Amino acid sequence: MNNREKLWYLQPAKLWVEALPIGNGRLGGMIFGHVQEERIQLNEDSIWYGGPKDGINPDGSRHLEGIREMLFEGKVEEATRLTRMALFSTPKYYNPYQPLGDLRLYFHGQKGEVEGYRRELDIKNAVARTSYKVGGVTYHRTMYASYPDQVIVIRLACDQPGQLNFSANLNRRPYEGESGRLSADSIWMSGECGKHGVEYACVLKAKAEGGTVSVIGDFLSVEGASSVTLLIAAASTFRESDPLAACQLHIAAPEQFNTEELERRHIQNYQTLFNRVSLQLTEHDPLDDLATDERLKLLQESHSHMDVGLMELYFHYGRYLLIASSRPGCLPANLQGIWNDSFTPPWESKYTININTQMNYWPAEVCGLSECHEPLFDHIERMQVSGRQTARELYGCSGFVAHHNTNIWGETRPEGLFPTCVIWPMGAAWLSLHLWEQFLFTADKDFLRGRAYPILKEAAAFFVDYLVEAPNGQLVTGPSVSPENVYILEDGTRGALTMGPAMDSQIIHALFTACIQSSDQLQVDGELRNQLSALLERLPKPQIGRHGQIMEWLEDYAEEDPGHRHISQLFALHPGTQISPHRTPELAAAAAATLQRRLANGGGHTGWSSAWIVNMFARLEDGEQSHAHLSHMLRKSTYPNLFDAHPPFQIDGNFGATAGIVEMLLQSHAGELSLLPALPSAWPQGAVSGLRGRNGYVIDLTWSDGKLSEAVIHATVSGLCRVRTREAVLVRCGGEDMQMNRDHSVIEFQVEADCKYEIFRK
Ligand code: FUC
Repeated sequence: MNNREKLWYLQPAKLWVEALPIGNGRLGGMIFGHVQEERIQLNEDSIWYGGPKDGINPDGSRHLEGIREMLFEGKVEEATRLTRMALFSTPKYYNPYQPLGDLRLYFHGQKGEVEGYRRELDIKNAVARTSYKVGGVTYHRTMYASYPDQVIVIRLACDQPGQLNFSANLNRRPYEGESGRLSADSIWMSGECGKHGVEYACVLKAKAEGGTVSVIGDFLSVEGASSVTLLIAAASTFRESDPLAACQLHIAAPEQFNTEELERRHIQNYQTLFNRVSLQLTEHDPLDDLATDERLKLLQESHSHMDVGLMELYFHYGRYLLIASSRPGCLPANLQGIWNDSFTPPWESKYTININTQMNYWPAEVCGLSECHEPLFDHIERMQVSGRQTARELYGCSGFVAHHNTNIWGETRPEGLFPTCVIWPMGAAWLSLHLWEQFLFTADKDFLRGRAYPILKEAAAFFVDYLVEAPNGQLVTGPSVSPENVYILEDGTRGALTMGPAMDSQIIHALFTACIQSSDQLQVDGELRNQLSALLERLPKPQIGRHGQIMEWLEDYAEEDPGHRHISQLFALHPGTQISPHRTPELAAAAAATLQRRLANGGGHTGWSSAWIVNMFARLEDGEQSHAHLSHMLRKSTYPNLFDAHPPFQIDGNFGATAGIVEMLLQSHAGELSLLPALPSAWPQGAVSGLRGRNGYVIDLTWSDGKLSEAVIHATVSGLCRVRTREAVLVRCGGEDMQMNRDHSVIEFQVEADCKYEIFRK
């Protein structure tokens, strides 16, 4: 295994952003790797403070029309004042996602100088290890979070008999509940998360070879053991009526497996997902011999130095993090995935759905991780219940709607206190497009019929009722915002609230198009199809403004912050598909001007914003810029454990950049497979396999001297395949060269399901 599938360090973590994350989607651990006193900070995905709330403003519906009129008349300040009182929810904020607690291991008898210390996260196997030698004894710790067995496993061993002595305790400072002895070899803690909040439980059990295990107080005590397996289970009333009983079941189930079997079950399960894709961007690189933090530091301290190997590691890590934080049956990955050590985390560590949660899932389909997308779909279904109520009570509309945040309960009311973000009725629409994307990638019509289309249709139903006619006859959203920017009117008035911001029209365009195409594919709802097609025509289209940019609002207003981190008006470029260099070259040029203007004014300053920029430049086929922003992320927005820095830690950048790397190598959104569309000169040679393209394709690519050498296209659906390449190529199937149609740089040929097509540079 090369060092690009490991994060490794020569000292324990001092800070949380140096600790190493493990997770099985539901249970998370941050491993510090201390020798004497180890800390493993624990999370369970459903431990959120407080219970579900209603909170729709009772005065909203009667003021809605008035607010719209004020905005059409340019009375922005008046509209904003009234909106704050009448539409913002009561109460204002969702409660936070919180830690489960800490496992502390207090080792004794390990006196003297520590030699050969190393800790690592092996992302090929999803196993963390710590090893060191002290007093002539070598100690090993192996830790992982098992999805098949739903426990965190910590295996402690030493190379001489009977040298393991420690005590272990679970706690949740400063919001403790109760704790104590559960049996001769296990302890527990439990508590509750506020009024109407979940109750949780956590159990720790020790199984030792040699030596003794006992319980003293609420500590496990292990003396004179040669090796020990610790199992951690946790649960809450979000899923279980009796969380402690659920923990006991989870702890008991692995009894039937020995240590090796338990680990093998975990690794096999993980690798089914992880091994679907491989990527190599460089051959052996001397930097591979540097510990991860030193390698990162070298990059961060120099201006000219590049580290392609680190990008490769970052890509694999992104896939690792998605598998570790989003598995079927779990809650979706929140702003921090599942890893959070704070009771008052930044932005409550919730789901911000005006970009962040969506970005978390950008790598899911392209990296062959459709299963990891499922928790998001479950959550959208959870949101439908609240979303229908919000649509009805706040807007008097059918369908379902969500605003810029949601929480564990799938709530949808306008949340927060800032006029720049709160009233934005596009959250459900954008999220619903994720189901459409899964259909596009898998071509699974049963999924489209049974799951995706009903959600898309209900998200669209909201806008059928909600859209209003602007004075120019167009159909627009509003009151809404262009997340989270502020415009300036000619008289100097500043506002965020507006009618018909560009992003809204673009999202609705994508949503209606998805519904129209779904109903066509499924041969249902002909009338609705016609209705949506007619509405689609009346939506504002992307417009070019005075700086040559894509306009962010219906009017070409000046922006308060031209370098704003959100680049919402380019949704149509990415993840949307309305703008593309080949189909709409003028708009693509305006999109490039928009990015340049943002960047010239200090844009891309948060991790996730840089990650979005990587993707957008890839869509513009500008590999040099994509690469520059990827480098920028590693330099400016990456912690020693390679977590993305907003700052502070926010996981969306990890996922957005992972997707961006794919977007540089393969695109499939424009009805064609585009091979190496944005290959930077810094990656002259490389190989990737297992990438997914829309319409069920699986693609392997190799390149050298900056040019495609060979591609293998595995078709899972029969039909016409269109492939865009920069170089002239020939296509071979079953050893025979194929006849194909060529149109400039696109070739076209028929494919059959389950056949493989090889493409060679001529
Ligand atoms: C949006 C962004 C912030 C941050 C927050 C969680 O409000 O504008 O930068 O990512 O979500």
